Amino acid sequence: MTEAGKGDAPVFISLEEAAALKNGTRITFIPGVQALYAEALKNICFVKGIPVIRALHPMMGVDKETGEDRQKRLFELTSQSSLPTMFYNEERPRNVWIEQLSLAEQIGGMDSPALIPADMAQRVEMFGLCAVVLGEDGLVWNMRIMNDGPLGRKYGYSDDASEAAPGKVAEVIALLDHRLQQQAQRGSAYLVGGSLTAADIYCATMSMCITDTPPEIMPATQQNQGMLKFFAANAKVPAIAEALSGRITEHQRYILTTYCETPAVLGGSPL
Ligand SMILES: N[C@@H](CCC(=O)N[C@@H](CS)C(=O)NCC(=O)O)C(=O)O
Repeated sequence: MTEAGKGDAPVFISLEEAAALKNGTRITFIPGVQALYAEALKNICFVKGIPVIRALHPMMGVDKETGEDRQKRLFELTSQSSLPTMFYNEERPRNVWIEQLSLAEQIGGMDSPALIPADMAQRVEMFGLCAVVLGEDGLVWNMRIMNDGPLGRKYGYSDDASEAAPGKVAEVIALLDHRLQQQAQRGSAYLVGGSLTAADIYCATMSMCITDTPPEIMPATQQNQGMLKFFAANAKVPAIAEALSGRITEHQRYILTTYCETPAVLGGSPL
């Protein structure tokens, strides 16, 4: 892989073009930014061997020239505004991770690993782990409301919720840590069963919001410097630091470097 993806800068088409295409998998991103739900879906598609056409996700806020909501068209197309949205052929757009994962599992390469276990008991474990990391009131949700800002406000920021958030993040971390410990005792490096599942990819990707991730995995860009610093600072929040074990970061690094594209290819302006 080239240094920080500099040699092969990814191409982004417009949202309008992505919506108009009748074939292929189109996913929205913000160039240069590792928005974690988009990053995780990109990693899922990479493991499933799905070629992805990148499209530009419109930013929150109002266009200074026209005064229009920048996400108006996105809302017309998808009835929501969160990142990423995923278009596949002429099917309805998918905006939530659980639907995006199911689609990726269906359209992935024949030889790609199954990321949703066939065994129903394991499936319960896999989706349960994903839900406490990606779902409402989960790890990422609470990480966002640790700070006041437009994104935090969208996810229910209040002084009380914000105060409780690090404890909830730590609870999920401790749960993942305990799980990894139990799995290691059974001889598995994975969160569920004896092989890779979506839970590994989601947890490894989303946990970057509470770790200082090296540039060999997550390169710095002009657009993501602040975010990298914010994520690294989260690792030092006392409740989180206490819960974070070497096992979480070891699992993160193992999964990302073994199965996903590293350094992550973000576009934007690499530093
Ligand atoms: N809809 C997504 C959530 C993705 C998400 O929370 N994205 C954030 C950025 S990481 C976002 O776009 N928030 C702004 C918004 O919802 O408009 C899911 O549940 O899978």
